[in-house]
Amino acid sequence: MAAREKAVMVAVATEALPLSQVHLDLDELAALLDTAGADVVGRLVQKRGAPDPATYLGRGKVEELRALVQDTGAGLVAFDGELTPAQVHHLEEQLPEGVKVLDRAAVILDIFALRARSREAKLQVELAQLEYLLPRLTRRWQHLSRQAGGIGTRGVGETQLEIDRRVIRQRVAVLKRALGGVEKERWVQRRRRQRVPSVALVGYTNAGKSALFSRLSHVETLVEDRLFATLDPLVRRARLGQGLIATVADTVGFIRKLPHQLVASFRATLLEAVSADLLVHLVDVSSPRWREQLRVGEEVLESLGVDPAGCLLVLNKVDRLGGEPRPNVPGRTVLYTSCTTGEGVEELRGVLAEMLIARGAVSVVRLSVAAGEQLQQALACPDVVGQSFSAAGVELYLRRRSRGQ
Ligand SMILES: Nc1nc2c(ncn2[C@@H]2O[C@H](COP(=O)(O)OP(=O)(O)OP(=O)(O)O)[C@@H](O)[C@H]2O)c(=O)[nH]1
Ligand SMILES: [Mg+2]
Repeated sequence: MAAREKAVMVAVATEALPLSQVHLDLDELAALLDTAGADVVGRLVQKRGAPDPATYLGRGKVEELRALVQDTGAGLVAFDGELTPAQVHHLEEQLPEGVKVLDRAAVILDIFALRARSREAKLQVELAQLEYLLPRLTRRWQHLSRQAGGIGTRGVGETQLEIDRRVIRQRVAVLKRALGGVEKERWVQRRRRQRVPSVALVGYTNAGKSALFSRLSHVETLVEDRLFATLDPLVRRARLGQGLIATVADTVGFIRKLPHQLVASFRATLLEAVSADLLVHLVDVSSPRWREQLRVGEEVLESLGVDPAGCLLVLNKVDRLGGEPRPNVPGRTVLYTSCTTGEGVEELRGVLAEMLIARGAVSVVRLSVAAGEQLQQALACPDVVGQSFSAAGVELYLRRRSRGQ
């Protein structure tokens, strides 16, 4: 395994972004850096009206950063905002030789690159990285050629720039085509699965989606106290309340300020996930920022054309609340779960089944108990995905016939 890098984190506090908020943001950046393989050895925050257009920090602060980098031996400086290519360039010039300057988006892209396992996830991440690089490459080169100045250098720089851009654009086109093929394959698979009711788990990274997925489907998946443990959506069958069988999908987590290139290239994956009959929006209620994480999740859902109000809201990790009262979300029905103790999971199975039935995700057939032998035959039918018995008779839940099949 590669040696861990040392990182210094930097942020600017403004009137709109108070110091207390900045430190919570930096805690999250620290978790991201930890996941990416770096140990945080220092943090530096400057209060100013707005980031400096040339160097993000003011001149004196850049000096302080340089000293901090030297004292700690850090090889990388991570800014919690978005850096322009020019800012990266100026900062790199003013910091000790070889020190990397990254912004939050670059750190997230790096983690996605580390985590990608399937062919599809790898293609999606590479596409996002190239799209992130393309404008930076352009402006950086323009900047360099302007600095070198004048006749002779300009032509060379531009030629190299054109070549680089063309190579990247060609690769982007290849990736988009390859991803198109993967999407088609998935579409075919989805059509095959479609007749079983489907549930997808969505929510902020680290909310506990994979933990809940394992609980529901009784399989071990990668559950980790790491950000973005899951990149590829996993789909498994699970038994819900009333014996109803459904597919459950575990998905990639959301995060504040997710680089838009990533959202764009993971769009197909996310769209597939959110086309489920029912979405469970899972939130880590033990996080001091859970309300913000809930909001970020709802924003991402809206950007995918989903009405967040139609999702089942589940507040997870209630075991961590201790004696604190369980919070409400105004205007919403919420369920409380703990994937550690299992609390609330059975109730969730029941609610999921009720909601799927209410939404028409299965066809319902009612038989009187007297049906006897017929009932035996009916239960053996492969289209039956669940049943519920009562004094009045039995309800059978059948796979819904999808259009065109
Ligand atoms: N105390 C407690 N910890 C939990 C609970 N559910 C999950 N965790 C822990 O929270 C961490 C994150 O869980 P995951 O299931 O990997 O979270 P995720 O939402 O899949 O995260 P990404 O894949 O990164 O989006 C792990 O360390 C879990 O063990 C819970 O109910 N209580
Ligand atoms: Mg996960």
